[in-house]
Amino acid sequence: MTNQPKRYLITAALPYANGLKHIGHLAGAYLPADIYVRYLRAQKRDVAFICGSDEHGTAIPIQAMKEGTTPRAIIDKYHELIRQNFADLGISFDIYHRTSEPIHHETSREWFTYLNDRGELIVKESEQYYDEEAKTFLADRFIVGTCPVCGNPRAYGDQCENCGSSLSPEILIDPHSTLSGASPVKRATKHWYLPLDRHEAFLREWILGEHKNDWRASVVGQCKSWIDGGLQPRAVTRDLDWGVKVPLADAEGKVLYVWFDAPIGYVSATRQWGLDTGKDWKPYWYDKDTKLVHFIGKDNIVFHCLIFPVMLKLHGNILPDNVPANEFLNLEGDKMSTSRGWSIEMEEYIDDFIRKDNGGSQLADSLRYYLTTIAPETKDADFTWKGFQDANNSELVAKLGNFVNRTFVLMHKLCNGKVPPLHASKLDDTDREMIAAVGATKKKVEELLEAYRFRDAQFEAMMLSDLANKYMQKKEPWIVARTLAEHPENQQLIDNSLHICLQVTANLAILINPFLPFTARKMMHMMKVVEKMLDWENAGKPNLLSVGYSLRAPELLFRKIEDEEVKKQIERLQAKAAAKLAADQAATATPSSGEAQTGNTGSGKASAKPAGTTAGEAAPAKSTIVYDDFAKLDLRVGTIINAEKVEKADKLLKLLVDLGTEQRTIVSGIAQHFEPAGIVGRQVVVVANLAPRKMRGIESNGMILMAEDGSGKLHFVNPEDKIAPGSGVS
Ligand code: B3M
Ligand code: ZN
Repeated sequence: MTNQPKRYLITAALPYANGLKHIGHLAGAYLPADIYVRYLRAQKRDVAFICGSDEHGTAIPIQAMKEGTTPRAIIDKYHELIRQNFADLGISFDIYHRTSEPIHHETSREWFTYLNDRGELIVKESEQYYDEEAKTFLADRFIVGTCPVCGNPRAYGDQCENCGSSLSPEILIDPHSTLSGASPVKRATKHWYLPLDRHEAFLREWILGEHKNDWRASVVGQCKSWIDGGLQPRAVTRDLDWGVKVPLADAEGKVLYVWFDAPIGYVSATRQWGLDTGKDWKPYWYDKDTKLVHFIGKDNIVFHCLIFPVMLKLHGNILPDNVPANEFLNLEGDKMSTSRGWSIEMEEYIDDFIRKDNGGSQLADSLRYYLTTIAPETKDADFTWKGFQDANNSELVAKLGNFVNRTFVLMHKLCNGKVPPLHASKLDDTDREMIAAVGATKKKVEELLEAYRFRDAQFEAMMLSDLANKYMQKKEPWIVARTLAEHPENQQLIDNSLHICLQVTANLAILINPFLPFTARKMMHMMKVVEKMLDWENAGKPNLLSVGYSLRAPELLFRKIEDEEVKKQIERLQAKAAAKLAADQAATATPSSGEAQTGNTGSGKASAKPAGTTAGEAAPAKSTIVYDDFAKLDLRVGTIINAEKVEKADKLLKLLVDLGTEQRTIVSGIAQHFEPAGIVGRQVVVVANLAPRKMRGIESNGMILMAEDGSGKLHFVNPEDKIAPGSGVS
């Protein structure tokens, strides 16, 4: 699309509402989309910015099992958390919808029926894994096994989270059911497929022809390899009871595959937005004069560039004009992963830097800024806490913040707190160059934003503050002020330089607004101007602030990030990853039980959650048991009489526990919480009838009960007063 479209429809991938989302997600889709949308709005273009929770797929019921609750409770909890996280970071969706809403189910069923009635879907019977104990087919994540690519023993039926490979249940080694632990058997079942192979010519022409040059090379490249690899029919239904029911009589127990209904979520959200605002939503999806752009991470390319476009074409909708997919964001040199604990959740950042930092929305901008300076637009990027600190301190604080602050301080000191007049006869080349730089910057930023080059666009906007600092340094109005007694006419030079610095400040507010919206608003407050001033058409103008207008006192735009804070974050990250690893190791040591009984500490359930994100939250409730279940446990008080580290296992301690009538060896995963010497003599509660188990070659005979607090720290559970070892607990 070369001419300016009539309207824009901007989508950002719908996050699964199965857990918190990290800053890699933010950098991948939501932040670039928000920058683009804020720019379009400033250009007064007609735009709808659509997002929401993806609440279907096996990931949701699986998370519910892990947290011991219902799928409904999971989506309600995470939808709200994620929605709020985005709002706190200034991501300005026009709607943040949910795929569990009736309007979405209705829209998705309409699409399925439309395609099916026109013969665009095919039905095939195939053999799929079935769990005879749980009496159900096992979709995607309900099957785990060993990844044939990297050997990860906990790969899912659709994907390995360790190496990122796309898998299918058939190629997993030693597959088993996450429901019962049983080895599944093959059974015949019927499913509906979208025959992508029928649309190869269309996809080839559209992507490799029409969009060869205006889409990112990495996106075109990935599409090409899929197309060249031979397109296959893709199943659009699943045997599952969580999702949008297939609207056919002979499809009992089947739902639409999550990747069929999720992109339709963009459409249903737009419908809802139309209802909420009274706008006609239809042209956004049907009128050729709409520019549709999908912002996503690279793992979603095939769905947004091949499968959904085929659905759009068949359903009579417009196609995306661009899909500027980002590469991945690493963290301190390693792949970001919530499941490995190597991640910074948006929630964690907000909690530490925004909520606890008194109205610290400036630190939302600090994160936005750094993530954009390292935006993974053409290759994977690396987030480091040191890099974050440097970007904040030596760019935001030292350049932009410093320039604006000096301008305001000097204007109050040397120009009575008012915008000074401009004396045309006294302008020199330095002044004229500074004024010209504003217009030139606007043009560059605009071109880069239109081309989805957000990193370079922000760089150019920030360059203007760099130039402005140099300009002020050259003009030195504070030095000129010393000559006033002898040369009162020099006030005109002071006026000129501060007049120009103030107009540059107003322009900077417009130019940084898409990237740093909180800062732009803070600057507006200081300049006492209204939101309208931020209209893009005002950028480049040298007279945004009227002569004689009195401005507020300066406020600091940014605060420094101290070394201590960086150190704390790195330590917390390492501790979180270590806790996850310990929980995982313990969980793999008991492969037959799907639940998180982790080794011999009894603390695994709680530490399997991302520590720190759930501080202060109680461990999830488990289902009700009868008294007989409880009575099976032989709980006894014991006294630790010896404790030593287990070689080559930094989590484990080998304990000798006195149970009155006998002494037991118990291996316990508490080494990171207690020094061996410090716990000798402590009383503990022991599960005395737990089947013996070997850990690191040592036979462990029992388990010690531990309580875990919100920060992941372990505490012994013991009687209030010392009592005889061997006493029963009931
Ligand atoms: N929920 C996958 C993801 O979050 C998926 C995106 C849907 S976009 C329609 O990566
Ligand atoms: Zn793998």
